Amino acid sequence: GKLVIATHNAGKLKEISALLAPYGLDCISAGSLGLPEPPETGTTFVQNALIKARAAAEASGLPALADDSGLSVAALDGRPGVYTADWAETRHFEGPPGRDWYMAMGKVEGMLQAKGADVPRDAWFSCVLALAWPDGEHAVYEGRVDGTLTWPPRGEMGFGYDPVFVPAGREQTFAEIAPEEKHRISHRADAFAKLVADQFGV
Ligand code: ITT
Repeated sequence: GKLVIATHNAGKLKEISALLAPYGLDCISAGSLGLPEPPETGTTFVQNALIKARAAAEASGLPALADDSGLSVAALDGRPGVYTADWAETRHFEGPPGRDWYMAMGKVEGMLQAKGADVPRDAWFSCVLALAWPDGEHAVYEGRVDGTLTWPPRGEMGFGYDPVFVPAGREQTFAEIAPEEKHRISHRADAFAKLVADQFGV
């Protein structure tokens, strides 16, 4: 069947398409349908993922999948968290890390360094996937990956904060790890495994 991917973030769209590839769905991006971006007025990943999925399902008349995600830093009491995208100058980053994302990553690093030289560098990515159907039914799945922040940024793959995030037990950043490997261990992969088990029974 058809599924609208309710994101305007090219990096996410690429990852969600790859993760959904085995399930034979006809994926349509919100951008290609010209769907508007609803304001993300929620204060949790779950609320914002549902806002985006419901808006896309209502506007398109098709089932829709949305992803709300972000980076949380332990020493910053979990910030930026749901406000991760807002901390960047540019929300829709494509391709290798550019100046705007470098500045956003630097903002997080600057706040961390302001806590002192030996501050713990623990961080985690969260991902909430929300499915919504035109009849109002919905489901949410939460994923997480723990790691540490490194500086300066390293690697050209992935998107967003990948160049500064080293997943637990690794030495490379997410931007230095091949996409297939990131898709095995990421917050998005964790949420996807739960979605697939629930929706496709595998
Ligand atoms: P949509 O709402 O259109 O999906 P967005 O970029 O605004 O796109 P969010 O509000 O969920 O999405 O913001 C999540 C931000 O968290 C995203 O812009 C990235 O900066 C970061 N992020 C999420 N997943 C990430 C990942 O796998 N790698 C690196 N950064 C990630």
